[in-house]
Amino acid sequence: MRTEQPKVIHLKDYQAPEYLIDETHLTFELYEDRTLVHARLALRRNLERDQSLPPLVLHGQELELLALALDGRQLGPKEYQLDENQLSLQPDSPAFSLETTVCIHPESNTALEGLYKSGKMFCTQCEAEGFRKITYYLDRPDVMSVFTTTVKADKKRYPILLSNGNPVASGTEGDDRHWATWNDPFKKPAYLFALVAGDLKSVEDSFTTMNDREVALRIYVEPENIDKCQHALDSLKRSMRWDEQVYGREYDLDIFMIVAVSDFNMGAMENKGLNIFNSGAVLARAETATDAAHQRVEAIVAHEYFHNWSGNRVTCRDWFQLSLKEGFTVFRDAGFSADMNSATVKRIEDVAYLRTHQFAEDAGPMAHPIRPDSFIEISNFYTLTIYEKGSEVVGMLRTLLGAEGFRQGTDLYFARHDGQAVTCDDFVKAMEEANQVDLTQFKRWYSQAGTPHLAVSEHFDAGARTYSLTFHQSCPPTPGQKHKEPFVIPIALGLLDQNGQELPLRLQGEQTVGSSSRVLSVTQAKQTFTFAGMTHKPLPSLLRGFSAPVKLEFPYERDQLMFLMQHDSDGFNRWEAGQRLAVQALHDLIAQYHCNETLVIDQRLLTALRSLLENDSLDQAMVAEMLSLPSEAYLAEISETADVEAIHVAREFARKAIAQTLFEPLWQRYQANREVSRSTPYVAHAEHFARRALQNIALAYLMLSEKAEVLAACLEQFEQADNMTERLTALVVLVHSPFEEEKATALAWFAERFANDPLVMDQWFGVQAGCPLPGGLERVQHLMQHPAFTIKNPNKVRALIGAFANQNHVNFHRRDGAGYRFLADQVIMLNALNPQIASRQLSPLTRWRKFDQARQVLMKGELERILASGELSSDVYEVVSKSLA
Ligand code: 0A1
Ligand code: ZN
Repeated sequence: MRTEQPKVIHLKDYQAPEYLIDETHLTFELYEDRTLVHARLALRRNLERDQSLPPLVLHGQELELLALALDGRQLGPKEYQLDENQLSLQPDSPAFSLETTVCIHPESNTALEGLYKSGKMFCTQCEAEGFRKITYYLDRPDVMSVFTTTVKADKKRYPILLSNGNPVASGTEGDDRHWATWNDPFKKPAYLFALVAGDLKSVEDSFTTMNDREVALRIYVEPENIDKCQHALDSLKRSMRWDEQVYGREYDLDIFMIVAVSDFNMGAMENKGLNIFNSGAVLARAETATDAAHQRVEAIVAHEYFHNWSGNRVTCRDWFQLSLKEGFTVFRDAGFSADMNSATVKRIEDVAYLRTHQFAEDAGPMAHPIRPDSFIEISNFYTLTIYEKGSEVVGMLRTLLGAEGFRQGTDLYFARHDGQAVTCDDFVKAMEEANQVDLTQFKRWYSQAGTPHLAVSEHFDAGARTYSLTFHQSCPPTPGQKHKEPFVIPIALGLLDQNGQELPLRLQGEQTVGSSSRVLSVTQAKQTFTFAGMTHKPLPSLLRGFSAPVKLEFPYERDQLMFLMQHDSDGFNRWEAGQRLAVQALHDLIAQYHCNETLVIDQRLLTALRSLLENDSLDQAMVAEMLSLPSEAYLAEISETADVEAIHVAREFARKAIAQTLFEPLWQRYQANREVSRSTPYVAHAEHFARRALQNIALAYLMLSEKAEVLAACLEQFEQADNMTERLTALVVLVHSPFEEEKATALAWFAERFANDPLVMDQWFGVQAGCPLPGGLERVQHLMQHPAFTIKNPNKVRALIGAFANQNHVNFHRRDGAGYRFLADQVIMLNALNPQIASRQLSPLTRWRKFDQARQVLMKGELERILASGELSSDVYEVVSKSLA
């Protein structure tokens, strides 16, 4: 908790460390009421600084110092200084050893940072600055050390004792206790340290690397979850092979372990050789996890595994460089998921997510560049901007350099910086040198925040047979950055003729005709590109594959969008055309609502969707994506001022119109797919995901008809499905329906059937929290009393409070402000228990500028109430104060 004015930390103040730590020897003595941590550090002066011997200042928080020795000599109280956050002492030689013993209390650590208990097991979370809650240390990523760790604990309670690296020795101590020693030969920063002790079971396998080295693979879980590990294990093996094939990266230790824990602040953590996962990001089997959950597990397993190179072997110099490892690793995991599943569908999902949530962050009070200039609390910077926009920036480099040039860049980066802690500039430099290009202007993506706006206009000159596209780029001001310089924006595009054929592209002045899809590099505030040899005015397909994270505006007419939906060879842009058409149709409805007119939907949207549904040759996953209307959150994001009610009414009206008009083809598709589901055992594979996706979106529409035969089908699916994807969809649509009796029965049955599976109960909470029917807040308040709910578990907080505030717009934004008051109360409570979770839950309130005057006053009022509520963690303080600034 904060006791003094929080300090702002600036990138420009970075200084290399005064001392380095070559070796770190740790011994943990785990007990039920305390843990003792003995540390022996081999330190030395960092000669890159100079020859002087300044004081050694170690980080440390919430530690009770029991012993301190310098080169084997115990230090007296006058020989060191202790304050709340550090331990300082004066070394008398340039190389020395320091021994400390501290007492800590994992058993009462509710912040889930440092060493803590999740259920009956001990585990750690050290990124970003949690290691200082374990022992006194130079807890910064540019201090890399070889760790040897011994864990001692009660034999019965904690038969499994794990840490990073390879196991080296183990034994018993007296009758009840035992120990194990692990050594990690790779130098690493303290944030990658991990320890686990518990009564765990494991599934095992092995992997033979490209150089024929045998690696043992193990996933450790609490015994009741042992049947939910296979999907993660398979995903791990696929990730290991993929990273060899696509990036040439081989695994380096003899063993790779994953441990599932129930209480975890984030998705998972890439600790060297010992990844620790939120159980929700690793456990999956057909009966309990949806298709989306299976794909999420596959993606997160891959993400953490890929960090072994992009993050661990090559790490960050300081936390301002976070996107160096996160943006790059998200880009790598997205490439993997695209290769394992449908690449177009993966891209559509990622872009929809980015545009809804990251664009909102970029337009709000917490907006920051992917390499921030300053922060108060680094935990607040594990953001969509660092991760998702960071990945887009890496993706733009690949688009500009081509697949081969990009790979040469990553090879050079890994070879040059293996074992080092480096910067985003080092990454870009490797790309520049491997490709002999100058990326100076491109680097503005690292330093400027905000989503660029790109307005495109066209001009066709029939006489000259030219077609010109003019790009105007601009970027709105963000906190601390009024004026922006032009970005380098890669625009992948194609031009279509009247038959939907791609035209060969040749820019004026070019000799040879290029291919039909190419990348233009927009670098100026206003820039025109002229294509030659155009006998007719073409239709442009712009920003293919979403080649840059920008808001692109082009005056498409609705007929043109329908044409693109059918003919564009770029799958992403076929979807994008459909979304644009839907947004226009929804905007009509919103305007009609505002004028109190009868709502009338543009028939063209319905016609376009009908032809998709009636075309059996299309990829079913694409059809499902194209049938999904833009979300309320996205519609809010693209509005100047979001009118919560109008958006909800318009979208629901459109959904009902689709359901009514397209009832027949939806019903046919639904029945055909459900029939296949009934007769095919569950498989977690792209084709099957596609079939269920279309089946389930069809069911959601069909239920809006309130017809008896649809209700019967929905109940059949709920009761008979052999997998959670079908069962949960049936539950969601029932919960959203007016069939009160069936709804209540289904909810009760589900809760009883899955009472012992916390991850399934999270889904049960989430379904109800997201229900837009009136009374949502009261339902959530009631559910907080449910025995399966606890505010101490982050997954439960996200499932109930998070789902309500982020996904249930009509209820959260109630006019009387009760939704806001509720969220503020929870944040105040969480602030004392778990600051990271508290601060994350705040984000819907930070968006107050998006809403009407009356709501702005209410939302701000709650932020002010939080600020005045007493002693705030630096996490919550930073978000609240920046939101009110
Ligand atoms: N590096 C992890 C994410 C992570 C970050 C912080 C955490 O605790 C505050 C936990 C995990 C990843 O990118 O997967
Ligand atoms: Zn990561």
